Amino acid sequence: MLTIFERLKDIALEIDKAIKNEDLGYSDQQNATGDEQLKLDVASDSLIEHTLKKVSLVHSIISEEKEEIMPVNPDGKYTICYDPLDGSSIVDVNLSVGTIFGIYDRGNLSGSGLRAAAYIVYGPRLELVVAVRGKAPRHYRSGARGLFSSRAPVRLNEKGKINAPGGTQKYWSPTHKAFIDSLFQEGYRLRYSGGMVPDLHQILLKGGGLFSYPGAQDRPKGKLRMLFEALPFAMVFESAGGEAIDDRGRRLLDLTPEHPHATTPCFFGSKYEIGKLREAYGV
Ligand code: AHM
Ligand code: MG
Repeated sequence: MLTIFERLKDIALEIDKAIKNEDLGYSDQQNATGDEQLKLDVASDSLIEHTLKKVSLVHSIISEEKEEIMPVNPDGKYTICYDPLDGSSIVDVNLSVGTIFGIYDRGNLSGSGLRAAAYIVYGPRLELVVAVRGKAPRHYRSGARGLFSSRAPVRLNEKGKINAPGGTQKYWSPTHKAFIDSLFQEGYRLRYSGGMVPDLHQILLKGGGLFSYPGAQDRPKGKLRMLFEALPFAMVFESAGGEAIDDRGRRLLDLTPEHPHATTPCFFGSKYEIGKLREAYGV
């Protein structure tokens, strides 16, 4: 696993360079779910593919940008699912974006098969967070000469102050709207950039809060993809002492997607906010 984490640092440095220096415009391609792709989406995807293909532990890879699983090494142990450039719709306005990785036992693409998770934040500084089951996530930040130095492990408090509500409000259910309003009434502050990586990273480093992406009228199953986005962050939040559940109160890490690109309503937070959510939703 450590070899894989080391390669993620290489990937972080390369994609960061591309974001800073290369063309931010659209390519003439679409991804597996029909979204227009940026040149950077395509470049990040192929950079990750080429790097991970050289790691013998990797059995196969799936990218959020591609339909099919890609075989790598028949003797490898893991399938790596990744979102090469999450938040690509805000890269042109110079907000932070990220890359997300879920490292699954081969043949078990589900919450229970998830062995480790990691994400990269391309912000004013380059950062990497890696999580394995049962240990507080490790946090690295780039410094002089592009090297990563280790920061304090990531630990959530019982309760936070941030409310990051995703989706389009006019399509929220009355239950969800009332719940989000109740957090603001309690004094929570709105922090939402539209990039799940920086939005969740902020909650993790500030010690707590809630990020929600509910099922709503326009998207009954939410927007965020289980294998590439929701499950990896569920592992990070649980390892940091928080919780990650769906709208039926189930742990995201107990779920199995029906197909690789399946989405789920999802809620990530510290214990207090997730407790409040369970009360509001009755789950
Ligand atoms: P993307 O993978 O197409 O970039 O979409 C995922 C992003 C997440 O980073 C973010 O949390 C969400 O979309 C924001 O959606 P919305 O604008 O509907 O709140
Ligand atoms: Mg994404």
